[in-house]
Amino acid sequence: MKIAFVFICLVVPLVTAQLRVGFYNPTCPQAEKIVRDVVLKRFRTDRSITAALLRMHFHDCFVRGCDASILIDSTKNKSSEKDAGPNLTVRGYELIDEAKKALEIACPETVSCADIITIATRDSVALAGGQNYNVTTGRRDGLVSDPSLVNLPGPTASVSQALSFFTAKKMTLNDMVTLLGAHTVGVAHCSFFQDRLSNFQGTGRPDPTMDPALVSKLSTICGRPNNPTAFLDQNTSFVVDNEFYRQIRLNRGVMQIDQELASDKASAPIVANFANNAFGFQQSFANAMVKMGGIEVLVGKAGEIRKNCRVVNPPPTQKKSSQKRSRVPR
Ligand code: HEM
Ligand SMILES: *[C@@H]1O[C@H](CO)[C@@H](O)[C@H](O)[C@H]1NC(C)=O
Ligand SMILES: *[C@@H]1O[C@H](CO)[C@@H](O)[C@H](O)[C@H]1NC(C)=O
Ligand SMILES: *[C@@H]1O[C@H](CO)[C@@H](O)[C@H](O)[C@H]1NC(C)=O
Ligand SMILES: CC(=O)N[C@H]1CO[C@H](CO)[C@@H](O)[C@@H]1O
Repeated sequence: MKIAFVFICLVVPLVTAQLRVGFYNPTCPQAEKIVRDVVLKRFRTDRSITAALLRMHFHDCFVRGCDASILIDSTKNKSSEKDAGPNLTVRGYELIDEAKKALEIACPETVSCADIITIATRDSVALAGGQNYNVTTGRRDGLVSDPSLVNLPGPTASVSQALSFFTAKKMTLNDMVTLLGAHTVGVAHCSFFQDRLSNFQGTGRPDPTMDPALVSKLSTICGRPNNPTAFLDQNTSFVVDNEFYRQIRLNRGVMQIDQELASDKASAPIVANFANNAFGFQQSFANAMVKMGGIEVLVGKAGEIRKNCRVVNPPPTQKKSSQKRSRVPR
């Protein structure tokens, strides 16, 4: 009896402490619908939200795992991931806040911010023409957000350099090429590809691997003031589809890393396959997103469920009378 009791106490938490589809069904059955409604409302007026959420999810998962560390605001005393160079132009934070607010009313302190990012990204992908894949949930929110931990590949990385960032997260070349298909939506600022337009690697000429028609189009866009943006997929810029791969095979990749996917010996066959297999891409993309969503997650009793996605919860040991004041961001 005693042994059985100990056994259950030790084993049950281990068994339950993992991501699964429908994690909130017993505790907050309407959780996924609440998130979906917020995403749908936004998508109706702003289709660029798909790109924003995809990039947010990627940056979250690649820094300390998918733990919503990217959402923490920096304060006067403490800078957070948002202050790191590569945070750049991650956007969509207010959508996560809106979903969190609705969830705290429906099911207080139950749904993690990390899961909100995951669910919202899936919904925005589905709305933009991608698969409505099942996401696993049960992530917990991290307690740390440190700009010095942000280490992401840059747009001029080679395929093998970029790959080292992915293998460090147990992701394969196939996963990387698939996930870079996210560049089928969204934009890049001219500062990330301007060098390709006129003075590529100091040659005084444009990057020979860029279609001259695209060089001229992007030169016009980037000739305008204030570091403007250009679509990453020149054809179906708001649609989650395999068009990105077709475009880079036509030398119409905007960023260097994107274009290199089409020519690098290791990635080119994967690119060719996706370019010719729309359904295969959708299937692989959904699987790779679920895999990315599992990187170094906190589960079980690790971390916490943040009440406000921008702030780590105040310490629970504080007296009730001081609780209000302790909510001030640290
Ligand atoms: C080698 C890996 C990657 C590199 C070097 C890279 C680099 C970049 C850069 C430099 C931008 C432009 C940002 C800006 O100008 O604001 C960008 C945009 C974007 N990236 Fe990536 N990225 C990579 C992988 C990924 C992955 C894995 C995803 C998602 C699964 C992703 C999704 C996006 C999206 C959707 C945008 C457009 C954002 C928007 O419109 O706001 N990227 N990426
Ligand atoms: C998603 O999950 C639901 C419920 O668990 C299941 O009925 C459905 O077949 C799943 N869909 C896919 C595409 O796996
Ligand atoms: C744009 O995309 C559509 C749909 O994938 C395709 O049929 C068409 O050929 C593409 N056009 C160009 C110029 O690439
Ligand atoms: C910031 O640090 C100062 C000095 O260490 C402290 O007095 C103040 O309360 C801190 N502010 C916040 C918001 O934590
Ligand atoms: C959205 C956001 O917080 N962006 C920050 C990214 O980091 C720079 C500094 O490198 C800040 O100025 C931005 O506010």
